[in-house]
Amino acid sequence: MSPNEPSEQATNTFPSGFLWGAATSSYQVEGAVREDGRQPSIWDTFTVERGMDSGETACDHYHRWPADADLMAQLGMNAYRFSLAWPRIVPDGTGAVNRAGLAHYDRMVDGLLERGITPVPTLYHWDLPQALQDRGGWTNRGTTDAFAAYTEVCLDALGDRVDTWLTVNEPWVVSVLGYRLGLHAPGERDLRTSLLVAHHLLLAHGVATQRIRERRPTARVGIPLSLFPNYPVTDDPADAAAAWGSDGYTNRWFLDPVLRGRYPADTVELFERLVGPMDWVQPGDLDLIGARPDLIGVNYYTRRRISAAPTDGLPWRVLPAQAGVPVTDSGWEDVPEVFYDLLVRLYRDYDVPLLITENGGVWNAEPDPDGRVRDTGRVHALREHLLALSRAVDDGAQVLGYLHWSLLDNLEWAEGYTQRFGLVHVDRATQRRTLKDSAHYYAAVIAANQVVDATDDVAGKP
Ligand code: IFM
Repeated sequence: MSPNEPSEQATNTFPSGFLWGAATSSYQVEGAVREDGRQPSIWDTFTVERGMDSGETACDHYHRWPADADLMAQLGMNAYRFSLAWPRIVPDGTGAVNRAGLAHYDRMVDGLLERGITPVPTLYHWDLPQALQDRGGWTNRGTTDAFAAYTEVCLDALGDRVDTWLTVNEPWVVSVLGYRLGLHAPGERDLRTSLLVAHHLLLAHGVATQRIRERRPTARVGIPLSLFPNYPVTDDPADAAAAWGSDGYTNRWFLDPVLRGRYPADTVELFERLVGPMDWVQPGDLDLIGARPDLIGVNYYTRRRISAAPTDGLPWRVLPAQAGVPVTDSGWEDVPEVFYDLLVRLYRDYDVPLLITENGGVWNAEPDPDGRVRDTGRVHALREHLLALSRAVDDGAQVLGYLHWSLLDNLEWAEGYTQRFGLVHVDRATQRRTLKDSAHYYAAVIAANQVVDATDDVAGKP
């Protein structure tokens, strides 16, 4: 069936063997930043420099992972996406391997498998060893060699039990927030540098893919990309052109090299006009980057509304949420139909298997006096997004699983602990975990392998 023909009869079901789970990342949940030989990452440095909330304690997942894994098993999850902390495993970025750091993940992988949960590790989710930053970080091409060596260490330690590897999380966010807007570590503000960094992150994905295929030929490898569909705010062709330009910046800049082995020509033309030649791209780079992965990790949250007004040096403006469209507690539009459109587009334009590696939103519900966390907004959004997902599957998209962001309320980077993304509420003072209504609802979906109604009975089990 063509993806453009809507499915006649929605089944609201999912393929057998579908992966159901949740996602986290090391710096956002682990805490224990000085334990067992871990050395600082750029986020330890950045949060101190800026006086921000830090990951020093986070959710104490480093110690509490067995109980957290029990919760996942209780909810029926059969997959868990977490990230390996490079500064625990190779604390100086290159050179000596820290066996104690590696042993932590070794135990965790075993513990997940014992509970029937497939481990889905991400090799890099933003906690670059500070020692590498001191040598230029991602602006230094040598960091990709360090990443290849670190990948080999992870493969040798865990590759006998891990069959799905994710490489570099959201290179767009790292390059834009970290290097153009200065909002994330390491806090730089320069378009040319951010493009250089984006290339090195893609190259890191390429070299890791190569190492995984050499050492573990039967494993699957993918890259989790933050994909923000861009919609013009009016019918004006200028807004449509601006939205396509913005799509080149946010989406095609990563999808095209990884899946087609080339950067999109229109976006290259724009960037070279703005910053000069991309002379950091070396012969052979795009062959490495473009060795098609086995899957694309889809991190989807919301859309971007675009008009043609030039802003901050780029030829478009991103507009705030449209009046009347529901928003999360962080103000992001909650638009599940855009999720459907995105998945169908990926199927149609790139024909690649997908794993939903992140999807969710901020709803800051706290426990009521009866102890129940009524995060009704998340329950509703989860149901609507899963309906959109199942419709996309019915219409031809090959989707391997759904990993909700996030398992736990955790450190939302520069936003600190002000934004709750979890299915599981974490009390900051006591670390007490409480399953939210959304967690109970999700468990009912997983049990049925089908989108079920969000009745109070299903969502609000004690
Ligand atoms: O918390 C982040 C995650 O680390 C990367 N993707 C988006 C999430 C929500 O902003």
